[in-house]
Amino acid sequence: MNERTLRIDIKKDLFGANEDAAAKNAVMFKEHGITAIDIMGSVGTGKTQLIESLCERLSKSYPILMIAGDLDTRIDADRVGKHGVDTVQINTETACHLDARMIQVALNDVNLSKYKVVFVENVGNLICPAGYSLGTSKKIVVVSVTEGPYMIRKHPLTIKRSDMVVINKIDLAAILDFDIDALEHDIREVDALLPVFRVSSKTGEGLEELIRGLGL
Ligand SMILES: Nc1nc2c(ncn2[C@@H]2O[C@H](COP(=O)(O)OP(=O)(O)OP(=O)(O)O)[C@@H](O)[C@H]2O)c(=O)[nH]1
Ligand SMILES: [Mg+2]
Repeated sequence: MNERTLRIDIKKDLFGANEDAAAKNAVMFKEHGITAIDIMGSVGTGKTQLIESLCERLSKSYPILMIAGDLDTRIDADRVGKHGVDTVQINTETACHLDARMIQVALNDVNLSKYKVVFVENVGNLICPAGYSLGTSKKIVVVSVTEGPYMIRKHPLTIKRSDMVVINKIDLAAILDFDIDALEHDIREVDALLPVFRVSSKTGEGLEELIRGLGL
């Protein structure tokens, strides 16, 4: 009798397959000379507003594609599309994050040679998106002063897996009596060297520095 027992490490298989797809995406973006940026962050932290404000400032210099990840609707893609930018919406239905394979499928019918910048808005939450590489050049996380003071300490893994933190809505800090220095201190406790930018996607404050930080 031939008896075999297989132990399948679902996590390893799942993440391994995603890493393979992400590596292919990275090659594809590189071959086209594209800077691709995965933008993570909680619901309502200002990811779409940030992309809109960046597109306003960058779309004359760079042809931009935006990939919007959301459970349902194409509200965010339409908001960004109003700035004359091409968009692809991915509706994940039940999935709380994008993965590299979804990006491949989204780009199936896209002529990537038309673009120099790809902004990916990930599904809004501060947990799942950090676990999945998409093959982008950078993975950045947007936090904001409206999320309360503890979001960094409660989500250190997302910070560890990010290449940059954007603290958004600084225009509201005074009115909310929010201590941005304390928030930045929490970020430094997780990663002392991580680039941190303070911006208001609404007023535009800090966006030029952020654009330089993104290498654009
Ligand atoms: N005052 C102020 N409001 C902002 C700023 N950035 C975003 N907002 C507002 O915050 C709300 C949420 O912004 P969105 O850009 O939709 O947030 P999001 O992260 O894309 O949200 P989801 O896609 O639902 O996860 C909107 O009403 C924005 O106008 C900012 O810098 N300052
Ligand atoms: Mg959004």
